[in-house]
Amino acid sequence: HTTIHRHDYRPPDYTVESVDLRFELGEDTTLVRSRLALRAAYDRSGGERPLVLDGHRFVLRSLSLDGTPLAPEAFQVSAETLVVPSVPASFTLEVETELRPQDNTFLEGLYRSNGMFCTQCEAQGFRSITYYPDRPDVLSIFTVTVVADRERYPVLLSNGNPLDRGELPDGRHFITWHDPFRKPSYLFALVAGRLACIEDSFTTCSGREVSLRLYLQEANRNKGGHALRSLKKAMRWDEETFGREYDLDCYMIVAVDDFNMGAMENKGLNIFNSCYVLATPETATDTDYQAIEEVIGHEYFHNWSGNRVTCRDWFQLSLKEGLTIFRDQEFSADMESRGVKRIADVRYLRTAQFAEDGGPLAHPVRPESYMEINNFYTATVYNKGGELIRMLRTLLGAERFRKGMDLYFERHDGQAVTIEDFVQAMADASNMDLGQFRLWYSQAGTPLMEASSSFEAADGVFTLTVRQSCPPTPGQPDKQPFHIPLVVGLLDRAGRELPVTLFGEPAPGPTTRILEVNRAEQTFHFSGLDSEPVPALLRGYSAPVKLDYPYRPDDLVLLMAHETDPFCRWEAGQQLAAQVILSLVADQQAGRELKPDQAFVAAYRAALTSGEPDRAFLAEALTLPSEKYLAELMPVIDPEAIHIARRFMIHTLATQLRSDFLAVREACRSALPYGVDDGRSGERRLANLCLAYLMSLEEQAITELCIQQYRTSDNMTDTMGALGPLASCDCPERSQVLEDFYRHWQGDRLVVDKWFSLRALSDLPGTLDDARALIGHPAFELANPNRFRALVGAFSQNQPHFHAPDGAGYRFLVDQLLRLIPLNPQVSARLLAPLTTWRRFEPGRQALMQQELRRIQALPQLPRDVYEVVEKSL
Ligand code: B3K
Ligand code: ZN
Repeated sequence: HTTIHRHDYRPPDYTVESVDLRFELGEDTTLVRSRLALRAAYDRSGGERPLVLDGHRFVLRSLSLDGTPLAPEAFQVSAETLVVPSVPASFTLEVETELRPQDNTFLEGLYRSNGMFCTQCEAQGFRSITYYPDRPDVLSIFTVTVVADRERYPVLLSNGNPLDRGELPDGRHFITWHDPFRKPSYLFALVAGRLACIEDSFTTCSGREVSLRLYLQEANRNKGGHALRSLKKAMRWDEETFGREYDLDCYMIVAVDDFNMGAMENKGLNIFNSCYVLATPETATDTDYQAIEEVIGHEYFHNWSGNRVTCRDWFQLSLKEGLTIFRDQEFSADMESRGVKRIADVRYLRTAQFAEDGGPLAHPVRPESYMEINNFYTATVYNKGGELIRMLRTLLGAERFRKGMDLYFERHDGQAVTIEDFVQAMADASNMDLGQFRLWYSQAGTPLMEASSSFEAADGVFTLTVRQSCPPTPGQPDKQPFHIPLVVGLLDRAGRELPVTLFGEPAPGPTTRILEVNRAEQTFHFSGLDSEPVPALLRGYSAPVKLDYPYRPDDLVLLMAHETDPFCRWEAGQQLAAQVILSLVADQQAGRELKPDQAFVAAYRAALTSGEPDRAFLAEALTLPSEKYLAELMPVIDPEAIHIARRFMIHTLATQLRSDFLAVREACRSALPYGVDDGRSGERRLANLCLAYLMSLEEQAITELCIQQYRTSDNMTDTMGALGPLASCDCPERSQVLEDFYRHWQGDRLVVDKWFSLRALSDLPGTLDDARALIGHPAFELANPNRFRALVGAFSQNQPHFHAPDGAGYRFLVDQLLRLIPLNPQVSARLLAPLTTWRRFEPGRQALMQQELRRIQALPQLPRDVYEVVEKSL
């Protein structure tokens, strides 16, 4: 397996002026005829260059150039390419290939899912359909004819607009689609099947009417409404926020059950994992509804940030993904509660992305090399990439940032460009020097900011000193200082916001301000202060860093109660909780008895009974830091001790605040029937959180309350709110209820996925045995990524069970991966991630985790995806 380096980029020798594809879809074989109009893009006076096209996993049936079949000696076929050594400056190449989509378990290229044909071409799936320069900087005009049996496949779709349709002999029919926008092959899509369609329409800001069509299985016809409504919201939002209008006459979304990731932004024809489309109140939780809105938005926003302006090469992936993540985060923030959304995004970044940065696969937002590009669709490229865009907006200010976006789209519409092009547009629009900022794209690792302060009472000056450093990552031992926007505020002891006046500036300054940190160490002086303030640091989580400031517990309590920025207010509570839990972890490790921390219980009670009107925020604030985040904070992770300490905290709070939890839960419950947009999702979340705490008491009366909620619930949010705690409850009712749930929902794939996950995530001692048994359950499907993730993926997130000291959890994961690798290398490689962090554990677990990685390494003919992850992590 070879490594591809960013510095080896060369523009393509041949470009494709236009491409005509004809698919004859069959039950046994599928024929693809491709006609490419090719043109040399280099200066031929310096000598002729061969035509090299990518292609594999199909049978080549015929090949002709300008209408004449190519003689066998006029071309060479290797495992991955077709080479024609001598070609004219401009010519037509016709290629016929034969595929078997029904055998394609990789779910990449053209494959079958549930009786329908569909495609997934990003990043390099198109090359398993036909020979092509399968790289994002070759843009072409596609015309696609799909031929299939009329009965079985009444719906035939591809990108763009329908051009022609008709009947053919033998019960077949065809449709021809034409996409007027130049696009790279990774945005090509095709769908054929017996599908229901729900329709709507959207009138763009310039008055054009766009037809919106959502295709799904007939049985799911009633489950697409939310996705369609979300699409319309996203279209309006992008017009209002970024001035971006949709450009084709129709926008199509297709839901498929077998899908490697979440969804795909193919031009005019998005293909979605059905879990990000289908929802009814009975089958989807509030969180599912939000996730659908977000992913629908994400793929829609790609139409500009990704499709109209695309990537020059795959090293630039964050150009579209980081930018689009930022756009979908802002969309969701505008649709929901901004503070709560920010907190959720930070939570994800600090677990998933920080873990990447701290492990053997750490890479910069713009990687320098890869073996398999599919391994780089990571939290670093996506979510840290999104944070970089957010920092740019903070540094430039909203107005100049928008000017930069406009300039970027105007300059590069229709082009395949680089991250450098994007940053340059931002620099040009703002007249700012972003030279140092660019390091965020090239240096990996999570920067550490260590802050300290002092107060000079005599002259009323508060001094903040900030030191930044960044730990070494693979291939990058030393780092230069980053350009970091540090947004700060100051509070007095009564919790009032103070003006933030930099020494020497006229008073009073604003109550929040952006400090630009760009050296290894820097000092800021704030004047005009009567007494020592409490600093609110990194408001809005203004940079993806670890911040270390020696807050005293009472500072944190003050921030929890009074800080104006939701992130900082929440973070204060998280820090306090983390301090307490980590000291319990130390007690547990030293064999000392665990004792409740009464000061923490008091602070928690104050929050619980505060009457905070944003119930979703309150639920966030009352949720203890996750086991994964606590693990991030430890030099050597002890999953067992973390689990025990955190459970002890939960039990302590439930015991001491039993009546408060009951009262808050009661106050949050409503007698009204559930409504998707009823504005009560925060209440439901808080009520279910209270129930989860109470269930830790293992009291019969509470268990009955929980079962009562399960029985009477009219929506999946409350059903799961009851089932989650029940799944971890060692009570006789548990198995009955889980059985009942399965029986009731066995016909609904997505709900059955939830059922598998519930069991795999249980706290109970027998969870691993249960997971093993579930592998043999008739509903378990190895080849369906959602199902595999629901059971095996969820289990690997179950910290105490996955990290069982005897290695049985690791062994279970690898046993299952050994079966999945030949079927689906891409999904397998992703699910390996939990094992790659072995260096973070004590020697015993390190050895066991490495041993399991070696079992995979020993497989003959390891696919590239898996090979890269295993080799880099061992
Ligand atoms: N661009 C796709 C991801 C493709 C992943 C290929 N392994 C979905 C998205 O980010 O919108
Ligand atoms: Zn994306």
